[in-house]
Amino acid sequence: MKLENVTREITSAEFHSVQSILKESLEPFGFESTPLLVKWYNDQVADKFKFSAIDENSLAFCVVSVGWMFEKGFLPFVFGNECRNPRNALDESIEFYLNGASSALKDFNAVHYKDSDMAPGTRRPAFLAQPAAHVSGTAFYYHPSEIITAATDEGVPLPWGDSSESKSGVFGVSIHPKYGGWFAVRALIILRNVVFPELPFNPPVDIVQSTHDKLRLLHEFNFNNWKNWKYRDIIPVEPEMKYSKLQRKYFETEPKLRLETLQTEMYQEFVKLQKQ
Ligand code: B12
Repeated sequence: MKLENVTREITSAEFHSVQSILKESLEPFGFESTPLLVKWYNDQVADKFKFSAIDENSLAFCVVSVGWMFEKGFLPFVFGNECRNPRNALDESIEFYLNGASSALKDFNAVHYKDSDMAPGTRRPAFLAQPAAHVSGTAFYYHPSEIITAATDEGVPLPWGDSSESKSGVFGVSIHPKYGGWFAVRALIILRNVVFPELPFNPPVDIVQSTHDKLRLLHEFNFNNWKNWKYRDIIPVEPEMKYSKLQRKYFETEPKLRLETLQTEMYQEFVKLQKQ
């Protein structure tokens, strides 16, 4: 029997050492990781998105990027000669840092899936980022179905009207209690064959409390041009936690032109940060 097929329960001490490894390999570059059990995720998603072939008590981590990932992780990656395809720079940089984390955890048989990865042979996301963030306690997932039901029960009108056509185009959004909407879910790391059933469940903080504000959030995210960044400020967020002007400019630019048009400005920022 191959070693990687043997499921093993880790001790609390090993769990803490896994957490420290992730902290060291991801945090300096602007990523944060939070633990979850695969069964918590599986319980929330449709069958086609479940990880069914592994033990349900397998330990996993939801990885998010925060505002300063752009300056601490992305710019050093781009200007450190690591980038092969400038049009795919962000994805490549995330893969680069995740590879670092997964190889630091090779003794635990770690595998990672990025938010942009597809399940092999399908056009489906390899994992659903928002439910993963929700069950790990990272960020509350405001799903339209519950909010629309609550609004109907409370007699609160939908800001986007109530035609069935507009209902089906309303997507849910996750909000972090500290970063608001100023973060992105980047990956799910699974330690295959490593189980940790005693992991305590840490529920996400329902920080956007009233039905009125939840509807406002869905409205900003879905119908009010997400590029105006307003949905991200649904709760007050410290200015230094938000994306910098340069990062916003980067995301507002068409993906294939981002590096071409912003390279000089990005390089100047990179050099400035190196000197600090
Ligand atoms: C496909 C996709 C899109 C598509 C379609 C949108 C969609 N949501 O389907 C398009 C291209 C339109 C899109 C656009 C954008 N997207 Co997009 N997108 C995705 C992607 C890759 C998959 C989403 C998906 O298919 N979800 C399936 C949904 C529709 O199913 P569901 O309703 O959630 O229901 C399932 C479960 O959630 C569960 N469920 C049902 N109810 C509930 C309730 C709870 C509480 C829970 C836990 C589970 C649960 O049951 C269902 C069946 O399995 C994710 C990344 C990822 N890998 O997940 C990013 C993602 C959702 N997008 C994101 C963003 C930011 C955007 C954009 C703003 C652009 C951008 N990248 O900056 C725009 C804005 C959206 C808009 N206004 O149109 C972010 C959202 C971040 C956040 N804070 O929530 C994500 C998570 C990517 C990321 N890196 O963080 N996106």
